[in-house]
Parts: sequence; structure tokens; C-alpha cells
Amino acid sequence: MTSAQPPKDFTGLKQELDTSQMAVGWPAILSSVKHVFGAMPVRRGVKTLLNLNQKGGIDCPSCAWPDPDEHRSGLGEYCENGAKAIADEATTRKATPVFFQRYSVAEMAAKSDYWLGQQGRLTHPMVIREGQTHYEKISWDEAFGLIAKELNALASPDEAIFYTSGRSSNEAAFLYQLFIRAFGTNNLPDCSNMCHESSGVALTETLGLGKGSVTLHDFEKAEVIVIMGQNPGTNHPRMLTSLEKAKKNGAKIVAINPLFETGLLGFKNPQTMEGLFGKGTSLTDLYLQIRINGDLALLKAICKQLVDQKSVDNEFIQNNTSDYHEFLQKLKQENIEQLLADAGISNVQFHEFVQLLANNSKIIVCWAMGLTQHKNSVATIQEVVNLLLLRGAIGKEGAGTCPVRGHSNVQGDRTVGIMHKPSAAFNSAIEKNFRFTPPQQHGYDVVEAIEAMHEQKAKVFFALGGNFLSASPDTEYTAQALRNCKLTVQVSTKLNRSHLIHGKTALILPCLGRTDKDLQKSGQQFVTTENSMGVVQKSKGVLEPLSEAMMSEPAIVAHLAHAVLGNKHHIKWLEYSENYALIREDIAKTIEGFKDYEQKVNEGGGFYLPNGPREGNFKTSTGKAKFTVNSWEKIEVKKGEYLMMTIRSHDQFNTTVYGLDDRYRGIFNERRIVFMNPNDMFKENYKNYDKVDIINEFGGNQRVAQSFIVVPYNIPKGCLATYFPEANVLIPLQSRADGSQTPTSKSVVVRLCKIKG
Ligand SMILES: Nc1nc2c(c(=O)[nH]1)N[C@H]1C(S)=C(S)[C@@H](COP(=O)(O)OP(=O)(O)OC[C@H]3O[C@@H](n4cnc5c(=O)[nH]c(N)nc54)[C@H](O)[C@@H]3O)O[C@H]1N2
Ligand SMILES: Nc1nc2c(c(=O)[nH]1)N[C@H]1C(S)=C(S)[C@@H](COP(=O)(O)OP(=O)(O)OC[C@H]3O[C@@H](n4cnc5c(=O)[nH]c(N)nc54)[C@H](O)[C@@H]3O)O[C@H]1N2
Ligand SMILES: [Mo]
Repeated sequence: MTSAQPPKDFTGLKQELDTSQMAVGWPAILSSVKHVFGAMPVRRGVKTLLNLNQKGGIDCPSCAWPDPDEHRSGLGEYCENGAKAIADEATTRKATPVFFQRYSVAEMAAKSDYWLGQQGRLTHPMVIREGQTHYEKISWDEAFGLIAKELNALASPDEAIFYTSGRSSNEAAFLYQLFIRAFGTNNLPDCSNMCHESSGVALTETLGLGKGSVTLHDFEKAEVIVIMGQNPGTNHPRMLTSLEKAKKNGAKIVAINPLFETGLLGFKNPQTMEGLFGKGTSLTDLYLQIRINGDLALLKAICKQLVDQKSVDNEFIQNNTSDYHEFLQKLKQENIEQLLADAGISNVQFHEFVQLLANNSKIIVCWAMGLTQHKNSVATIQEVVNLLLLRGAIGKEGAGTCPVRGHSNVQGDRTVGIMHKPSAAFNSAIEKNFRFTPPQQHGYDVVEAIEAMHEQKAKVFFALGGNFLSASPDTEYTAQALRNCKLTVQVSTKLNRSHLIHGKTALILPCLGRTDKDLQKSGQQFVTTENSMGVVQKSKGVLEPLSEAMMSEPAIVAHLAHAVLGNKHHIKWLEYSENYALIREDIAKTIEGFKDYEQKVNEGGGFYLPNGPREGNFKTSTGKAKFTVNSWEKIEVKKGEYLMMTIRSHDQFNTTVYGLDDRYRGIFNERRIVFMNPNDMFKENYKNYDKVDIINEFGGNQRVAQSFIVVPYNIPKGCLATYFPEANVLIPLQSRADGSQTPTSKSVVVRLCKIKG
């Protein structure tokens, strides 16, 4: 059977023990240049970079960090990893039908993720049918006909699953969900389910909106910025510019992370002379090296100490919050010493942190996957909210919540309807504007979708972007789920492992990316996206598409809807694909905050969507910001077991591997490594670079990730780290965050088994 995991060969590890304390600077510039000009001719590279993140230009397809509202640097409003993302998409390399003739699926599956990505852009629709070994060319009409036949033959629309990754534009996503609801299901799992779902759930419950409350302007006014479970130097490098500015304005920065991440330590801004030729700016004032999943314990200890020493904003609490009394009652039972011991934080650092919080109230808390991918993630994020509420640090300038989103339009996709649990208000807006009754019953999220396919309750899997197989937990189980399908369809820009582990019949539909010019009947189109701070902006490609056979995402969805539903509804699907302004017109009618969409998005740098918590307006069940009681339970780890987090290296975007280095952590030319504390290595009798298998036994099933190299690293005792997606095979599908169902990718209980010889 075709292997679902990347090959287990080692590539030749080099470890640099003495790493720099400064992120970016010249090494980042050199790396950007190497990636961009290594992938495409100079003119194409320059044209792309000059348009990146400029008003009316291309919205960078990498992370969701916002662009400055006002002035943007004419040269270089992007970062090293944005440049890598662009190089990956705008490359002139092509995976044409000839390529697919040359390599069987099994042969491709034996190659590394890096190799798959290096084959270039997908250029033609391809199909593989039962019993075949190779993909072959298919026409678009035939492909749409094939999907329509399978979808219309299902016993119920709920036997189909429609996944979305977070790069799709508002236009594509809105049309996609409209089609899926008209078809008759809410089976809309998306990458959010594995990402910031815990943030959405926690913030909706407590503050009435599942999004962050701050803007870039707040960073300039903040007194304290806390960064929890986030590695911005790699994953949101442009955030460092905001942190540098904040720092210059006097803000104190606190980092809470099991690793000393270079990007949190210091920054050499490539847009300033000082950054290029000077010492750079050191960023973090207080660095708490927390034990994996110790955050809830630490936050509870902080809340208790703030209450005990009466450093709380009583007036704010009185006027703006509910459930305070119950919160206080439960807090009395907590023991600070025990909580700190569980978190692995010293008393000295704890008190230093508490004093910073007690003496200031313009506090921003930022977080990412280090908080969202644990069993207690929703509770942890609710405790972040408790802390901010105690200090009155929400709904005012320089303060608030900042869940830093991942994919560049993951937030926008949700806003325009990519959700498996639509609200009643959303459903009635659809009904009113499109004259059909959308399904009311909730659909599958990612983990439920995998189960449904495994049990053959779902038979057709369609993905608008992403790499479902490799991004999902429990790789072997997920692979079987996909193999069980009658039909799997991937709308993609680049080759990935989800094309190789597929249903009885499988299709690859090549689409335009953010950088590509999108010409339709009414002329050149632009699309819109929403960043992590709720700004909607336009994005317009500038490059000639590599192949005439690629279609845009909105056009693919429109043609699919037309093929499946024809004229069953009062919806003129194909007209949407001829002019995306028509889609925006309907978004404006259906979704709150998009009034005058077309006009506003054409003015300057975009517009802000309404944000209740930002204005101190909380649409919760009590009409106020809610305190919550969150109980702390330490994850049980037996002797010989470790708590393992799966993290991103500096040379990847999720499952796309740009290169084999993790420069800031001093790792070169290898991804199959496991970071381990030298004391633990000594205890286990491991020498540097010994080889191990990693084992998880959750729920009585054994999962093994074979062949990893043990690397000594400054990580808390009892903790390990590996890279995603190589270690996803170990993440149990059944281990999920309470309340959000996010797989617990940051707290996997494992043991190691030394490979002899
Ligand atoms: N270049 C690049 N940019 C990206 C991405 C990419 O892959 N590459 N991915 C995008 C996406 S989709 C996302 S969601 C974001 C992800 O951005 P991040 O969340 O920064 O990504 P991770 O590598 O998962 O890093 C998690 C961080 O949390 C820490 N951590 C792990 N467990 C814990 C814990 O229990 N407590 C605390 N306090 N910290 C912990 C890790 O040490 C690490 O520093 O980045 C986006 N941007
Ligand atoms: N163990 C572990 N697992 C994780 C995580 C973790 O931290 N640890 N993180 C989780 C997180 S935060 C996320 S967001 C998910 C990511 O899950 P996904 O979003 O599913 O995965 P990506 O790797 O971002 O998807 C990459 C593919 O998207 C396609 N693509 C790129 N651009 C476009 C485009 O413009 N249009 C279309 N149609 N396709 C495009 C390309 O073919 C590329 O191969 O993974 C999750 N999985
Ligand atoms: Mo993400």
C-alpha cells in the first residue's frame, strides 16, 4: 500500500549549539533572495516582491499578520517567510501531465515533502481511477461532470465532506459555502478546527466575538505585551516590527514559551540602518520558560495573586463583567505554590510578572498554537480573558486579546460562512437572500469528518486547498479514511501528500494563486481577504498564469455548483464567476459589517469589520464580559514518558517544506529530530544524536513514528519537541481539546525507544 507518511531517511543533521539572539537581519535578506530568485526569473521575482502587501497589490499568502494602515514601506513590506511563500507559489517550475506520466503515485509517495513541493505548480486537471497507478489528464467539463455524478448519487448530502484551508479568498469561500448549503449539508470542516478553534470558542463564550480585539495601533500604546505559545520570528515575522515599535514606546514584553525562541529575544529590522548595521533591538524583558501545557496553572496563579494583593480594577469589573463572584469563590481554593510547581515557573519570575501586570493596565496578550492545541485549551484562553478582565484591560486603547491567526485568510473564510455550526441568524440571512432553506443540523468538523470517512458514512471528500492528510492527526487512520472514499477531490496549487493517498477515484484541480492574474469575462478580477485584526483588504495578482488550463477558485466553485445543481435554485452560479463584484454584493447583503463593500475595499488599505469587544460591547449570554471558572488538571505522564509538542521549523509553511533548516534553533539539513533536555538524555542514557522511534499509546492503540535523531536542547525537563507533519502519526484522533475538538498536537504523551546499531 502507498505510504501515507514522508520517507524515514535521514538527510544529514548539523547542529549549531551557539545560536544568534537576534532574528532577521542579513541572514533573512539573503535567504529571501535565495528562495525567490532560485524559483523564478529575476523580472518575475522583482515584480512580485514590489507588489507584495502594497495597497491594492498582492496580499501575502503566508501568515495573517496585518499590514500597517497608513504608511507602507515602498520596498520590503514583507518578510523572509513571506518571500519563501511567494517563491513557492510564483515559481516557474511546473508539474505538467508529462510529469504525472513519468511518476506513479507510489513513486511520488516515496519522495520527501520537500521534493513534492519542488515539482512546481499544478497545471492541468488530473484524474486517477480505480486500479490505475498514474494520474492522467482530464478536461474540466469531464471533471465537473464526474463530481456532479458522484455527489448527486449519494443517499444524502451529508455523505459528502467539503474541507477548506485558510488561503481561499472571501469571494471563493462565500460562493463555496453557498453551494454546499444549497446542495444540502453543513459538513464544512476547515483548518481552523486544528488551529484557532479553541480561541474562537473561548472568546465567543466570554467576550461575545470569536476574534481578537486589538489593532496594530494598540501595539503602539501598550504598556505590557505578553506573548504566549507563539513563535513570531518564524511564523509571523512582521509582528517583530510592531514589537520593536512598542518597545521603543516603552512597552515591556513578556514571553511564555518552553523554548527560548530567537524571534522573541531580539530583532534586526531589515528596513532600518540600525537593524542592518547596528546591534538590533532586544525584545523580551521577562522570559518564562514554562513547562508544556503549564499555562493554565500559571494564569490561575497570577489571577489569584492579583486578587489577593487587591490589584484589580473594581470599577471595570463592576460595570462591564458578570460571574465575578463565582470566579472569586473558586479562586480561594487554589494554591499558588502548587500551581507554579506544575507550570515550572520560579517564584522570583512569577512575582516580577505579577508586578508588571499590577502596575499597568494597557496589557495585550498574544497567543497562537502553544495555547490552542491542548486538551484544556479553551479553559486556558478563558483564563487569559479572566486575567485581562481583572486588570480592566479590554475595550480600551493599548489593551486586549490578540489571538494571532495562521493562514492569511482563515479569519475571513469564517466570517463569510465557512463553519460547520452556522448560527440561526446566519441561516436566516441565507434563506432570505437566496430563497432556499439551508440545512440546520450541524455538520462535521475535521476530526468528525475523518471518523465519518473511516466508517464509510461519508463517501465524497472535496478540499478547497490545504493538505488534509498531512495536516490532520493520526496519519495512518486518516489515510485509511481517505482511501475508503469513493471520490476525493483536491483543488490545489502545488503537489502534496493528499494527492497521493486518495479515494477510489481522485481528482486534482489546479487553481490560480494569490500572485496570479485572474482574467474573467468582465475583465481582470481582484479578491479580498481579512487579516488577524479584522481588516478586509483587496488582493490582485500580477503574474501571467503558468498554464491556461488553471482556473480561479471562484470559477471552479461556480462551475461545480452549476454542474451539480443546475437551475434548481434561484442562483445564477456562472454569472458570479464572470464578475466577482457580484459575489461581494451578495456578501454585503448577507454578512454584517460589509455595507458598501465594493466601494470601501477600493479605498486605500481596506476597512475594519465591526468588533464588539474592541468597543467594550460584549454580546454574551449575560450581555457583559464573562468571568469563567476553569479547573486545572495536570496531564499525567508516567515514568519514561514525555510530553511532546509538534512545532514548525523555520523552513516550512505548515505541510509545505521550503527547506531542511531551522536556522534560529541551530538545526540544519534535517527534519526527523526530537529536541530533548540534556538531563533527560543523561537519565535515559542517550548520547547526542542517538536514533529513536517515538511511541504513543493513547486509547490502547500503538502509534509509532520511526527514525528520529535525539538532539540536546534547552527545553524543560520532561518535555520534547518534534516537527509537524512528520510526527502527526503520533497524535491520537480521539485526543481533543474540550469544547473545540482541536487535536492536541502540542501535548502528546510519548515514550522513546532507542534504535540499536
Ligand atoms: N513561516 C511560516 N509562517 C506561518 C506558518 C508556517 O508554518 N510557517 N503557519 C501559519 C499557521 S496556519 C499558524 S496557525 C501559525 C502558527 O504559529 P505558531 O503558533 O507560532 O506555530 P508553532 O510552531 O506551532 O509554535 C508554537 C509555539 O508555541 C510554543 N509552545 C508549544 N507548546 C506550548 C505550551 O504548552 N505553552 C506555551 N506557552 N508555549 C508552547 C512552541 O515552543 C512554539 O514556540 O503560523 C502561521 N504562519
Ligand atoms: N501536528 C500538528 N499538526 C497540525 C498543526 C500543528 O501545529 N501540529 N497545525 C495545524 C494548523 S494550525 C493548521 S492551520 C493546519 C493546516 O492545514 P492545511 O491548511 O490543510 O495545510 P497546508 O499545509 O497549509 O496546505 C498546503 C497546501 O495548500 C495548497 N494551496 C496553497 N495555496 C493555495 C491556494 O491559494 N489555493 C488552493 N486551493 N490551494 C492552495 C497547496 O497545494 C499546498 O500543498 O494544520 C494543522 N496540523
Ligand atoms: Mo493554523
